[in-house]
Amino acid sequence: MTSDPVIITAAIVGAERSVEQWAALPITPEQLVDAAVESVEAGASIIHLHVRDEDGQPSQRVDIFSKVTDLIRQRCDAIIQYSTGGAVGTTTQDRIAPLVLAPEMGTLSLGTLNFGEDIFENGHDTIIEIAQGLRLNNVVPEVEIFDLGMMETLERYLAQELIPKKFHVDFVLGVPGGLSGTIENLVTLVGRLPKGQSWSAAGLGRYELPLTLHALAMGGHVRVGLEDNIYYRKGELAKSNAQLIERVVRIAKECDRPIATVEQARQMLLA
Ligand code: KMH
Ligand code: ZN
Repeated sequence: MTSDPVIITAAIVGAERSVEQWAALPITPEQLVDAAVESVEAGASIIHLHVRDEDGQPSQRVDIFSKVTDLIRQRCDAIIQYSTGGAVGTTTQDRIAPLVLAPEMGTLSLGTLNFGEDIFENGHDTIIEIAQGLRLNNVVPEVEIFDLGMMETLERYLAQELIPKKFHVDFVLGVPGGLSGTIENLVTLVGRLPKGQSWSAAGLGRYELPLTLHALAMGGHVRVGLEDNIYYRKGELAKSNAQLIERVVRIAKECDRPIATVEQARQMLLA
């Protein structure tokens, strides 16, 4: 097993859940900033960022991304990764809008999939538009793979030079409509990556903990957080993002995987 440092990404809040479902979700800019800082203090080096508007609704507004980014930067160093996925139904234009702020990283989902009862639309034109937005603003993509077909799209687009050469891959497994978070699926996906390609695993819901274990053992990186999973264990809601990250840190240390500092993560993914 590798003893390379593990990069922990904190997905502190997504677009799908509401405070009615779990009051600990960070929603306001101040709550998002506190959650980001606590996550970094716990061991995360990347903050995967979605924001909400004044009504608590998912938003891709540039002013809110700007405010939250500035406030995080005032309090800690972290790689800030903007979501270009937004919420299901967000227009491509809105999804790309915050990239003008030139975050260090931004997501790039490589295909359309059923997303629970909704459809997360990422047709060819959308992917190309988002990839261009990332390229224009010098943002390193985190390619989000939800399904095996998206892996094939990655291979095809790389061959056609449709996406930048430097990118990180995140396997987001467990969306109802995408691939589930089994070790067999992770092994298959990782086996198809170009040699030396950096990757992380994000397991949704009950897949978060097992995928963390598998990714650590396989030499990958890990994403956890309340966007992906609001439970600490079955029947017990997570108190905070930091609580989920602290568990990854404890397990990683037991496995002789040191926790990557922000600077090490930059060297590994962005240099
Ligand atoms: N909210 C999902 C529909 C991303 O951040 O890039 C898409 C998502 C992916 O969360
Ligand atoms: Zn997201």
